[in-house]
Amino acid sequence: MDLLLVRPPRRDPSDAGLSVPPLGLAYIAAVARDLGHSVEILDAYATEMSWADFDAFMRCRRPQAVGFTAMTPVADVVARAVRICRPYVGKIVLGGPHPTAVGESVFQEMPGLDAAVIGEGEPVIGPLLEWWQNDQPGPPPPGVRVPGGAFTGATPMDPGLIPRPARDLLPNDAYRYLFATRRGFATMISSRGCPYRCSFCDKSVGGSKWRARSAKDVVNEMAELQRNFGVGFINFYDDNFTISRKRVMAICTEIIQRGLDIEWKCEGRVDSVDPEMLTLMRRAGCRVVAYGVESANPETLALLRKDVTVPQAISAFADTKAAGLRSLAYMILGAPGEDQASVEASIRFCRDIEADYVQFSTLSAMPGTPLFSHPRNADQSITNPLDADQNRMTLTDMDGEELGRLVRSAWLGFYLRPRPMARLLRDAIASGSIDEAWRMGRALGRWRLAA
Ligand code: B12
Repeated sequence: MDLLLVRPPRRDPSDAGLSVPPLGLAYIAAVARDLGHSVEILDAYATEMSWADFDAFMRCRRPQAVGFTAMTPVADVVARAVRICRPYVGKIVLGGPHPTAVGESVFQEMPGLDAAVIGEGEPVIGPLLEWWQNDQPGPPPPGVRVPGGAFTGATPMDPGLIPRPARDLLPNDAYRYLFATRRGFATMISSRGCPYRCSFCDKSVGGSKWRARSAKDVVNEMAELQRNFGVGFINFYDDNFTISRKRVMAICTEIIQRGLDIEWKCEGRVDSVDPEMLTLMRRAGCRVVAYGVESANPETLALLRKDVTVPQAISAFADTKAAGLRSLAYMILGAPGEDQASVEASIRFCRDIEADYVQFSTLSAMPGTPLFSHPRNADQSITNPLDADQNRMTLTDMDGEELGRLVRSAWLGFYLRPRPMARLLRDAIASGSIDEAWRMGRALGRWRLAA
């Protein structure tokens, strides 16, 4: 079958969202291609295609099947793309966290869809395309939801057996990461699933069972990225890269033994790092560890069900610095129960622990998360300069305008200082992310003027 996998254009051309590869689509493409289908990926977001050009492209291209991916904050953008494509294509399927979390109601949101894939798509895409090719005999295959039809879930594949993402189909030169330290950027997933219970996290796709690839296989992929795609910096997007100390040590040892000269970033929990591990990570090329600190207020940490403490955050940041690594703190400001003073305490905390980078956000209740049923007090969207393209409701007891002002002043106060600015500029030059730095700078500048 002729399958076109699509990430739609930006909602608004000035959107400063991160331009990182749509790895989910690349995984689906690899599996479908291995099964003999003809597959193409259109990343209209990264290539900054306009909506008019997207329309013209689809009108001319007319594939047999189109597959979209959606997170909830961009579901309306995907719905627009589905409407545009509908007259020109045979079948349309949507996968990703949004359809997985909302289920059947996705067909009301996007009436143009023929099917939705629920959960991980690798074991599902082949049977779905075959079902379509054979004119839909019997019920849909496991993992496929059709409007009004019965549904059975599919069993996820062992992550060690999934083929490499089809990165050769992606516009690799269009991807950048603001905090990268070298040229040539790629993302990787070395494990899936997470056993923790954070109330703001949507685990509908990956599930609670942590499933990891072997250290050898992970390092093989890193080496392939360097050799075949000229990658110098890898961002690991695992939910929790540091969950198994043994595996992190094995990955680092493997990198060091092979003499692989590549830099990388990963996400960790403040309760699962220690000085010895961080030091080995640094020796193995790690430059940045990002932690979900979320808040300096114990009540908020309890609401978020982080199962970490403020002292653990303090010691993880100190150990990270001592190991020669940079730290990134993800923060959530203004959660229910917080007021101006508690927000300011969290902002101050990031300075106190000497985080090298910070991303301040507000709390959104996504479908698929325990917080989704929490009563909403402010139906408003508060953006930040790195995630401008979103349409999500903020959960807070605070006045939305006031919280928005605090979020903006947190970003301005943190980044508009000589050291963070100099570092960002240096890294942007080293990694070729000048455009990203410029977009973020412009967003900060606009806020500054408006303040
Ligand atoms: C990388 C990432 C990002 C990147 C963007 C990624 C991209 N290129 O689009 C950035 C950093 C920009 C980002 C931002 C945000 N993100 Co994010 N992000 C992730 C992360 C960590 C990894 C995504 C990934 O590559 N996964 C690996 C691939 C293999 O999985 P996948 O994409 O889900 O794809 C699989 C299936 O979904 C399915 N599938 C997906 N698409 C398709 C298509 C077809 C046709 C088929 C058949 C199957 C299929 O098959 C794939 C293979 O198994 C996930 C968490 C996670 N572990 O997935 C969160 C996650 C996707 N993000 C999330 C959120 C909430 C956000 C933010 C709102 C957070 C914020 N601070 O503001 C913003 C919103 C940005 C926006 N523009 O609106 C939520 C989404 C929840 C939801 N219901 O939508 C997640 C799930 C985190 C979580 N656990 O809660 N994010």
